[in-house]
Amino acid sequence: MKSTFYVTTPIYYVNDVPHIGHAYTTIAADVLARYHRMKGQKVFFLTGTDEHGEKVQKTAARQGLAPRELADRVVTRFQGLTPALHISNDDFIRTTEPRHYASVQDLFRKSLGNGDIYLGEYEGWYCTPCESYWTDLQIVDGKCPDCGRPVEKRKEPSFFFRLSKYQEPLLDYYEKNPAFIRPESRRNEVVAFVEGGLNDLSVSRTSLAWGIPIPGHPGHVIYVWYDALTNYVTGVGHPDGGENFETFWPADIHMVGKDILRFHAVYWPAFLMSAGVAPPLGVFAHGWWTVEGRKMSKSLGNVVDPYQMVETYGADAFRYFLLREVPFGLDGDFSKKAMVHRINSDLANDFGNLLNRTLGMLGKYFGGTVPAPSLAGEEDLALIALSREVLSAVDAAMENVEFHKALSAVWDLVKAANRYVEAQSPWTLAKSPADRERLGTVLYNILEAARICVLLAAPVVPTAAQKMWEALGCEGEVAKALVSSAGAWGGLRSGVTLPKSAVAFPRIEE
Ligand code: ME8
Repeated sequence: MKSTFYVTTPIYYVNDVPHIGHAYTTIAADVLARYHRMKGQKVFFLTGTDEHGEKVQKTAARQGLAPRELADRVVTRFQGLTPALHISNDDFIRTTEPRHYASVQDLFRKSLGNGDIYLGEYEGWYCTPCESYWTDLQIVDGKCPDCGRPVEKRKEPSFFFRLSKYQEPLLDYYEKNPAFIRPESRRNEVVAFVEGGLNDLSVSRTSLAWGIPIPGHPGHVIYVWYDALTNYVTGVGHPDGGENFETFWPADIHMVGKDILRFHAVYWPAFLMSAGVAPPLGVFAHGWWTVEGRKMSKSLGNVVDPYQMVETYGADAFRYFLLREVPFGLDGDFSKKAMVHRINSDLANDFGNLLNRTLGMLGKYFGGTVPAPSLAGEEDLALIALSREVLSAVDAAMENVEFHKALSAVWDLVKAANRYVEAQSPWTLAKSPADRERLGTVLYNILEAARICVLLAAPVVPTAAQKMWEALGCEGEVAKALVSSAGAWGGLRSGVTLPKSAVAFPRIEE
C-alpha cells in the first residue's frame, strides 16, 4: 500500500451557489479521504473555487459587481459546505490567490518555452452582445445558443496548446495505466475520443479581461480551464515544490462529474506532460442526479440546496443517501421519498436500532456493564467470520471507488447481527439463570458486531459513528482508528459501563 493519498474535488464556479451536484462530488471525495486516513495513509484532500472566466465575469456584471466582489460573496457559500457536510478537506484553494497566479504562469511559461504553446489565431462564431465565442456544434440555426441573436465569424489572436502532439503519449499513458480513467465505460469513451485525433487547443483570450495575465503578452488572459486545472498542483505547493509537492504529487484521484471528464483525462495530463510534471494517477467520473424524475434546473425551481438537506435530514443521512442510493458512476434520481425510506429503514431501523436495543438489554440485564464473552458457538463463529469477509469486501469496494458496494457490505453485517439477535433471543436467555453466561456472550457479540459496523461506516456517517463509538465505550475518535482493526474480533472492552440508549439516527416522519 502507498503511504500517501491525494484526492481532489473540482473547483466550483462562483457564478452560482452550491447545489446537490457540488455536494455529491465533495462528499464522495471526503469519504475517500476519510477512508484512506483510516487505512493509516497520510492524506491530502483539496477543494476550492474556480473564480475566473467568462461565466463569473458575466454573472458579476449582471449583478452590478466586480468579478472579485462576486467571488468574495459566493466563496463563503462553498467554504460553508465544509462544516455543514462534515467535510475534512486539508486546504481550500481560490484561483484568485497569488500562489495560484504564480503556479499557472510557471506552467504556461514552460510550455511556451518548449514550443508547445504558440501564438495563432482563434476563429469562431461570435455573439457580440454576449461577448462569447461558440463552435459550429454549439450555435443553433446560426444563432447564439444563449440569447438567440445572430452570431458572426470572428478572429482574434490566441495562444494555442499543441494538443495534437500528445495523442500518442496520452494513448500510451492510458494503456500503461488502465485504472487512470474510471469507471471503465468512461475510459473507453475517452480513449475513442483521443483515437479520433486531437486539435490544438486555444488557451488564451483577448476578448476577456477576468483571468490570469500572460507575462510579456498584455491583452491576453489564460483560458479558464488551463487556469482551473492547475489548481491541483498549486494546492500542494507548485511551482515552489517543497514537502507537500514531493509527498503528494501526482494526485491519486481527481473526483469529477462526467461532464468535465475530458478536461481532466485529456487536456490536463497533456499540459503536465508538456511542462515536465507527472500526470495524475487517476480520474473518476461520477454520474448526474435528476430531481424527482426531472432534470435539475433553476427554471424548474427544483434545485436541491445542500444546506436545506442538512437542516431537514442531517448531514450524515444526506451523505449516506447520496452514496448508497445509486451505484457510483451512474446517474440517479433524487427524491424525498427515497431519502426518507433509506433513513428510516437502513439507518434508524437496521443500524441505529441494532445498537439502541442492545444497549437497552445490556442496561436491563447487566446494569449496562459489558460482560466478558465466553467460548464461541457455531453461530458466533459465523458472525465473526462474516465480519472478516465484510472488512475485505469493504476494502475492495473502496479501492474501486464503489461506495454503494462498500455500504451494502457493511449492511450485510448489520443485518446479520440483527438476525443473530432474533435467533439467539436474549430475552429468552434472560429468563433462566443457567443461561446467564450465554446471555453475556450474546450481548457482547452483538455489540462487537455493531462496533465493527460503526468503524466501517464511519467515513460515510462520521458524526453518528462517533456518537455510537462513544456509546460503545470506545476511546478517542473513530476517525483515528484503523479500518484493519475491524479484522480483530474482540476489540470491544468488557467491564465498561455503557449508556442505556443511544439514538444515532432519528426516524423521519413521513
Ligand atoms: O465545472 N448531478 O464547476 P461547476 C451531479 N469550475 N453532479 C452535478 C450536477 C448534477 N445534477 N450538476 C453539476 C466546473 N454537477 C469547473 C470545474 S475543475 C478544474 C473546474 C457537478 O461549479 C458537475 O459534474 O460547474 C461538476 O463536477 C460540478 O458539479 C460542477 O461544478
